[in-house]
Amino acid sequence: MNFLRTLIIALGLAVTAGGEPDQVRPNIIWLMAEDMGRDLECYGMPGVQTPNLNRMAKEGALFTNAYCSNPICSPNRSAMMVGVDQTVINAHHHRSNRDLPLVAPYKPITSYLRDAGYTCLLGHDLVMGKGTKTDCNFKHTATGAYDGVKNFGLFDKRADFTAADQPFFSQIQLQVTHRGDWWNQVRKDAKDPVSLDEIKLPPFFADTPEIRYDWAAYLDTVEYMDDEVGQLMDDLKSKGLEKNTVVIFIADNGRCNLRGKGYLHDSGIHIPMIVWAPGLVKAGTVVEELVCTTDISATVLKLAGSEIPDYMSSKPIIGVEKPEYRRFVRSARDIWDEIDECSRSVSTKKFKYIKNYMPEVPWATNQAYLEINRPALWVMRRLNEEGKLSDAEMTFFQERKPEEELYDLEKDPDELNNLAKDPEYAEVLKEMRSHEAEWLSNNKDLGLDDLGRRRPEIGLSAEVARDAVRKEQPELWDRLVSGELLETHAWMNKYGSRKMREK
Ligand SMILES: [Ca+2]
Repeated sequence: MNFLRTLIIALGLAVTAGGEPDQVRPNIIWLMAEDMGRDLECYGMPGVQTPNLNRMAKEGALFTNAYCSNPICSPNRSAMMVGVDQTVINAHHHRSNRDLPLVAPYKPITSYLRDAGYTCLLGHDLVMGKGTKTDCNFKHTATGAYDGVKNFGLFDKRADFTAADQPFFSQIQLQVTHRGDWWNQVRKDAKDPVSLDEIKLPPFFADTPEIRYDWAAYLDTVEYMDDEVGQLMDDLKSKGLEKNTVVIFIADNGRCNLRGKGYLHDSGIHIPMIVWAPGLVKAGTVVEELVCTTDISATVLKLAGSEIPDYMSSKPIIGVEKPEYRRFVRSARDIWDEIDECSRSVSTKKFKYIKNYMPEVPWATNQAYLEINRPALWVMRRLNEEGKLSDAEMTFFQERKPEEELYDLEKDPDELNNLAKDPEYAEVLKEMRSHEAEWLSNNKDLGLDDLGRRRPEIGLSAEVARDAVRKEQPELWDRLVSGELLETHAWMNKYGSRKMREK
């Protein structure tokens, strides 16, 4: 490396292939909204208004085919923090392995960013809860040094981004869309709450007043979150940082409702993604190519001028001339609280293939967290008993899952018509299975290695939770069963295990 190049790097300047400095290395802000699908106005969701994210998309790039590698917080967050699928790094079970350091050579991306001279910041005072969640399934602390042996800090500090910290990498969690006791209040405080008449429920939901209310309340939190994004963008501008900062917005996993978070159907893994990067991304770009959340990790390293380690198969998608988009995205679902589960999926732009290794565990399995946090479950369970659900609505309540699922995402975006046994789709099925085989031949899947031997370690059973609420709080029980959106945090505290309380 010649002296000029060394100097340029030392000064924090990016270098093009020709050796000339092109621009100062950008600051990077990664906004991560909790538990939401592509339920934004700029994706065409009726009834919701998201002017700030609409503007970000208009001035930047809207990705229409972004997928998670797991439909639950911690496994997908672990994958993103390392840039490698959670099944490869032994982070595939939700809230597991918190005492085990990452095995070499894997390291958090922030370790590379810090080596490259970036200040790594966590959270921001302007957002609900300060936005400091980390939730990775390997030994870590939120802040502090990192060597992977004695020190496990992911970020330098919990702090808002400032000019003094440049170049910085700032990760900010947007918590409001996660189910929590604030949902009813957010709706009550909204100046212009989402209209119950303007929303459109997916066809696998029964259309009842309770489910409509819950859906509208969810969209109210989406609007609240959009307002937080607007405040963060204003803060960026007021600090004079907007010209050299890339802002990436995604959700950490899909929508917190039936067939969403926890499921490999699109409402669980197909997420919103918007990249705002003046000078790097042309305004109004729409990217229909397939990307995975781990591709953002590689993109962040690339933007920072940091090395992308060989073990990372994810590819940068911004700041490169010809992005190598994916032919398919592979996702996996493993243990979530007390529920053992193992399923794998492959998504292409046209098809979805799911292999259910535990078909005996139904989609509507008894899970305490879902019992307490899914009003639609109670309403639809009752309607199912009364024989009042349509075929589409009944899909979720099948006694077993099929061993394989195949959906035509263009013709059937709600994934209601399983084509796995349709002879006309035999070739498609073969091709989708071959993608899974290809992924497995190139990657480890520790979740298939421990299949049949693993045991869930956290969470109480749904029966225990139900019995406790019924016996001790009969008046609340009636409201829960009726499908009312309730404040449930105290119940989780009272009836849950320690680890349940951390939810
Ligand atoms: Ca989440």
